[in-house]
Amino acid sequence: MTPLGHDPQARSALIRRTERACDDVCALVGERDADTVAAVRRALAEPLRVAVVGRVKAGKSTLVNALVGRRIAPTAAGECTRVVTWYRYGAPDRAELVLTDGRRRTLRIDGGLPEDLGVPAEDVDHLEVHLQAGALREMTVIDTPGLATATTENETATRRAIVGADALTANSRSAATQADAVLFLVRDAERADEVAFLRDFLAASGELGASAVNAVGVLSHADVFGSGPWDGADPVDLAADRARRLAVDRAAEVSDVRPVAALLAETARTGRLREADARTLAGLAGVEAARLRLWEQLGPPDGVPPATMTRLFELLGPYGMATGRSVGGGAEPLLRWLEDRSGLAELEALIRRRFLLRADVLKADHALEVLDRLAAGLPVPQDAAVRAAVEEARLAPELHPLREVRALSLLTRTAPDSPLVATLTALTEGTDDAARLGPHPGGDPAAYARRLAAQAQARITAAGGPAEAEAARTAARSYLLLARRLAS
Ligand SMILES: Nc1nc2c(ncn2[C@@H]2O[C@H](COP(=O)(O)OP(=O)(O)OP(=O)(O)O)[C@@H](O)[C@H]2O)c(=O)[nH]1
Ligand SMILES: [Mg+2]
Repeated sequence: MTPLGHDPQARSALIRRTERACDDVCALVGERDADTVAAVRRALAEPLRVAVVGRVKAGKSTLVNALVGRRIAPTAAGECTRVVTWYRYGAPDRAELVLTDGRRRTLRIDGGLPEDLGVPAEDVDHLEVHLQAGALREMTVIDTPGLATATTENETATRRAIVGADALTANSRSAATQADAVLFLVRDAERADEVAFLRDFLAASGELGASAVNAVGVLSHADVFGSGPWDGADPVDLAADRARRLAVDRAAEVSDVRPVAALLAETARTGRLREADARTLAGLAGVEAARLRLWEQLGPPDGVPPATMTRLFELLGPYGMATGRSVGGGAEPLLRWLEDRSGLAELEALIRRRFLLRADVLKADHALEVLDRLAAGLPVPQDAAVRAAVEEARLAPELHPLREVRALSLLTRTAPDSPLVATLTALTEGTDDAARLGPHPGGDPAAYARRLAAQAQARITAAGGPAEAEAARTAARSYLLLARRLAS
């Protein structure tokens, strides 16, 4: 059976068709715009760009460290990340500051990035860090300064990186630096400005952006959720409940919400926890909770130096101290416990399903959106010629997966109970044609695909609304294309 979607050949057909659209457009525009198009084309061959955004101290850099598996990004209790930082796969490990005037400056990585960059943040466009970290082979991670920060230029920098310098106006030359997808961190109750920011991002990030296809929500600081770790219900469990409700409430903006305790994930994944830490922690199992919680006022428990208490709290946070001390058995089970409670593996699985398996679709859609936006800034009749080239690409069978993903997202937003949600989910998430087709009664799979196409076709007229009609129309075409491939 011919694999599709995630098969390298089918994958490159989508990318190749999009590259062709870039070439078509390049031939139609002047030199300056040609540079933008060239950057867009280059990005198609690179890993998916995933930006981590959210308010100051939401835990963005801590999450980046956990995802990358290195304690590279500085994290702090005060406002910390000053410049947009790209983490790319590459050897040797190195960091380069890209200044707003285009100059580049090498930075030393000593264990981690320095907190002081040596130049004012406003002179920095972004920082590029190359690391040999497995996760970066598949995605470039972009850490951003917090939103609604004390310093407004940080917020401007974040918006520039995520939505493009003039994202909400036409013709964004710097749009080539945009992210393809976003992890949106929220602490506790979301705030109006966070939602507004997310909408900006979605509005600016293409037709896909009208939906939740390229955004996943993270309810951060799950370990200190609710009334905290010292009494009452387990905060991580409470955060999981809240995340489920947020996912339903915010279905229009994000495709799902996961609770994550990034601090626990960072400690579990970056090799900072030593056997001695686990031993000391286990030794605290019998200490009264109040004594641990108020150790700074009451003094550390007997025999434990203050520096050790500080270190343990830094590594584990209050939840790791209060609950992790009962785990016992040394560093290994403690690390497993931290990993499990952090929720990072579930977030990674979601990133894989929603972003990485669809990486080409997200990249292609993003590229076409940048080309469309470029067209909007061109004079007549050049603009129409560019638009026509883009439209021609969108209608090509190779780019049909874009339409599937968009139809699915529109449907989940407007008619989440429609049976077509399952149909389109299988079509967009299936790793090969067999999975896309679903279980079938045997016999000729191509004939079965044609039957499903006819059924979907019949649904168009019976649809409960425009989203369902578009979903049925899209599925019908998906099955026809599938039948054609299976027959050949
Ligand atoms: N308890 C707990 N603390 C966390 C968690 N994630 C981050 N922190 C702590 O929160 C503080 C802020 O974390 P950062 O990762 O620097 O947050 P940020 O969003 O990058 O902050 P800015 O760069 O300033 O916008 C640090 O002291 C982290 O150790 C978490 O899941 N649980
Ligand atoms: Mg940060």
